[in-house]
Amino acid sequence: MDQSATRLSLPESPREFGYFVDGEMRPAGDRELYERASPGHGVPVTRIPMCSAEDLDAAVKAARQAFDDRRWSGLSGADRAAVLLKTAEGIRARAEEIAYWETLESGKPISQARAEVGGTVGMFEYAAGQARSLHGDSFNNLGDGMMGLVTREPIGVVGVITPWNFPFLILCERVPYVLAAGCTIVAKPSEFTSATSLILAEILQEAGLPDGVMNVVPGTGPVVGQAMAEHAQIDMLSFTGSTRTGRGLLTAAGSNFKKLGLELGGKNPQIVFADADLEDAADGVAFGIGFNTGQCCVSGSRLIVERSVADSFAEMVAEKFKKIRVGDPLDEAMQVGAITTDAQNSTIMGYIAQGQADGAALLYGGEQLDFGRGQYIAPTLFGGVTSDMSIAREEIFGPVLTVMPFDTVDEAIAIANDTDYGLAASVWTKNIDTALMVTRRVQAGRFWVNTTLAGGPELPIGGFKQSGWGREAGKYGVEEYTQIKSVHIEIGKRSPWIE
Ligand code: TXE
Repeated sequence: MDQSATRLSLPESPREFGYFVDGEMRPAGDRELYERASPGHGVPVTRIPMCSAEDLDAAVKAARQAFDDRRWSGLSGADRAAVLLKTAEGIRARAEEIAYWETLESGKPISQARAEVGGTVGMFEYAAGQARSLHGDSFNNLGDGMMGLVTREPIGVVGVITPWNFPFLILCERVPYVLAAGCTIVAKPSEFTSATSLILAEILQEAGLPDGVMNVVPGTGPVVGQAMAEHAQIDMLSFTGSTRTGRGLLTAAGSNFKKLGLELGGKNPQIVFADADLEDAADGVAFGIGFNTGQCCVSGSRLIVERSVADSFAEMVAEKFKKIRVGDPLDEAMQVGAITTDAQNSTIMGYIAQGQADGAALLYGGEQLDFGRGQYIAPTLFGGVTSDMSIAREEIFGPVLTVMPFDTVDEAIAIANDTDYGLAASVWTKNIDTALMVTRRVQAGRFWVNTTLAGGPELPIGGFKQSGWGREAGKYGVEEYTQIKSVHIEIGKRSPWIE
């Protein structure tokens, strides 16, 4: 196949963006512009204003006003659903544009970016249904003189802080659900990948979302992110990023006891039993760590495999690694693109060096791939790993897989749980008893049996242990952005306190 025919071109000059507050895209003005270079090509692709704490304050004021005057929360679920459905149409119409800028800023392959953007359409459609079906509870068993209601009310102004690994997808795993609940939003994308968040704000506006309900304030974590965490007029903060930054937010959010939703790091096990379909398992394991260059909070980065097949299975995985098509993200044939940030590239290479220094055996990869420009790392496999090594314990957030053997089901579960994290896990086996036992006992918010990285709008996401608090997506994701009110209603004549 002539692959040049399916390679998109780079933009002739960087695209300039503003910031989005109170229903309008405001020009960057004299704000500092961050010039983002495509990690796959090393050339500038976007210019994004780095907003100040004052800009954030203006956005929070707009969101506060929009929430307090009930222009959104006061609408019926049906009216909110109509806007969400129109947004889904708007995303469909601009899908190619969103995927293109996502690829340029993040380094992910265009085919993957298209699939992610396509998936977000369903999130808005699903959340539209949730807007209509969101409801509380009633108690008709309190005696003839009393009735009880439990109502759900939107929590208020929600801050959404997102990372650079899935800029559009992660935003859309939150925004439609927050809107379905009736809340208003101030979003801060990662400074490296702001373009598609700003495009989403435009689409929402065109879909009829009232002014002030969605605001996007690009900027750095220490300036805009920190100000969001501390802001007394933000009622809830949904943060996706590193466990270290998430820990810092616990203190900052104390200013007004804002509710925190946290989706943090992971060190996710892939447990493979000898009775599994090993061909499927090897493909799944390679996908689980290769996808998005392992820069996923749910990447399956620890392979825990039954000893009788450990060596042969590691070879099967290495064979799969060899065949992964890594390269130019604008080439439609590529499955894996560039490492998103310079800092992340150094972090991953640092862990690879540390693994070797600690005595682990490099079975495959381990090197930077040279395509003349951009930053790429080969899928990497380590054997001879012990549980005390940093490559076995810390989130690398790159295409680096460690292999550890086990002998019994109990031992597999113990190794899987030997981590501070608890975001996701997979088990590969054809034995239903083994599958269920492992599913029940491994501590993880998301679990996959004979598959990995499956997802969609129906099922919630979030972590156990130090992987976070709360859940996003599904009906649970909408409920997270509500608070509950208990209502007692007296029926008939009151039995008097004063005779
Ligand atoms: O994350 P940060 P970084 C992990 C991964 C990676 C490491 C570092 O291991 O190597 O984190 O990545 C904003 N107050 N994950 O440094 O800093 C920041 O601007 C408020 C896991 O990029 O956590 C960005 O918008 N916000 C992960 C967001 O937080 C602050 C996804 C995430 O950045 C802030 C990404 C502050 N003080 C990285 N400082 C996952 N679980 O998916 C920064 N931010």
